[in-house]
Amino acid sequence: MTNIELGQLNITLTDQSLRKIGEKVIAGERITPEEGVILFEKGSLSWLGSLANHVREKLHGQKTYFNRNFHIEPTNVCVFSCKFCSYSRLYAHKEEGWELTTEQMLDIVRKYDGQPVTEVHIVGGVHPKLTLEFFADLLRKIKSHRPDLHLKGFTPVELDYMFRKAKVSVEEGMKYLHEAGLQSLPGGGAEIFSADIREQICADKVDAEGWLKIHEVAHALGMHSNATMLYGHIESYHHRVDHMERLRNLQDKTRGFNTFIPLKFRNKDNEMSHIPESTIVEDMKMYAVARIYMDNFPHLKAYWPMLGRNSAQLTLSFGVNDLDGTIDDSTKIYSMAGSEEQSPSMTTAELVSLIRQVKRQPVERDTLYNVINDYSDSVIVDQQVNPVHN
Ligand code: V47
Ligand code: SF4
Repeated sequence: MTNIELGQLNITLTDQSLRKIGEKVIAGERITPEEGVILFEKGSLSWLGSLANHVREKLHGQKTYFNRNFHIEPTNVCVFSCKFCSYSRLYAHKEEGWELTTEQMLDIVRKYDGQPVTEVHIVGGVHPKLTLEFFADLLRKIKSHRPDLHLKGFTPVELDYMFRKAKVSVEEGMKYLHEAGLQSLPGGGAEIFSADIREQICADKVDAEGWLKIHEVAHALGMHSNATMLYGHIESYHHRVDHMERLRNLQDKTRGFNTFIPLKFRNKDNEMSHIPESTIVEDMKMYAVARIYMDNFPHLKAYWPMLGRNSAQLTLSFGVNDLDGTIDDSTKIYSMAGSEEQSPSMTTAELVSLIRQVKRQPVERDTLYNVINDYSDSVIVDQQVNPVHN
């Protein structure tokens, strides 16, 4: 029996391989892919949680970030047919879907005039009529209406399609959108990088190399981005570790990723509905291993509209230091996939109180993690949060 010190904690371990991993993590050393798989296979939930929490508190102390953002989903019509997707309507049935005009999207932006939102997240299906030029024009118009709004948008799935249709290289296309106002890329479209799994769940969209290349080019332009992983369906622990390894390697090269976001597969109304959803124990393990493995990713995010509020709160003890945003529009991708959050919206006061209930320190950030408001000393009056620091 061996004891290792985990900060204040003294954990008893019988397994030598886990002991070695624990010692490496405490010493700030990188763990190998084989060790990543061992964590999933042998680590107890409490031990993984302690180790992940050690890493989290070393990086961020008690700070737990959120931002004030809103989403624009230009269309749910999509030429692709990912089996896990409950959201898209195939292009062949486009009359069942929606498609917003530029004016309708600008109306959404105008709705937030005078409100302290810092970011708009633009993401949707891949509609063949919505071209590179269409989106560049939209970005320019949003920027000219509200220059302070950070424009985060488009997954490599959308970008790869736009660039190929416009017959431009990734470098040319990314530069063009960046010059039109695009500042960051969200993390979507990554799913599981392994070609075996992609073949079974999302065979026709951009592959791992294409996804990684687009983020690499964005980073070279000085843009930042996030990365997701869709877990809890047909993948093995090896596939999850391979996915995280590829992201960790790219991050070593570019340092352009801000946040890693594990996304729990939800099984309502899609072609993978027969697959049971992961348990809460499996979810917390996923977050903990991600925090331990992704040693060069500054932030780990739990997307609460997908996980539900209670599970999102729990993740804050398993490595997570970011709860995304105070979304208050009708973000549909998760409610349509069976998330508990049927109309995801949360006020700042609610989000602050959710974080405080688990004794963490709520901090409002912008997209690049600059602090907007630190709510550690604030008071909540009638659900209004009055920040002490501005
Ligand atoms: O790539 C689709 C996932 C992603 C399901 O970067 C599903 O800040 C679970 O990437 N069950 C898009 N997940 C959303 C996304 C995202 C969300 C929030 C913040 C950020 C960010 C990025 O949604 C897709 C796919 O992996 N998804 N269907 C489903 N049934
Ligand atoms: Fe289209 Fe994205 Fe749904 Fe795949 S996940 S079908 S690319 S909207």
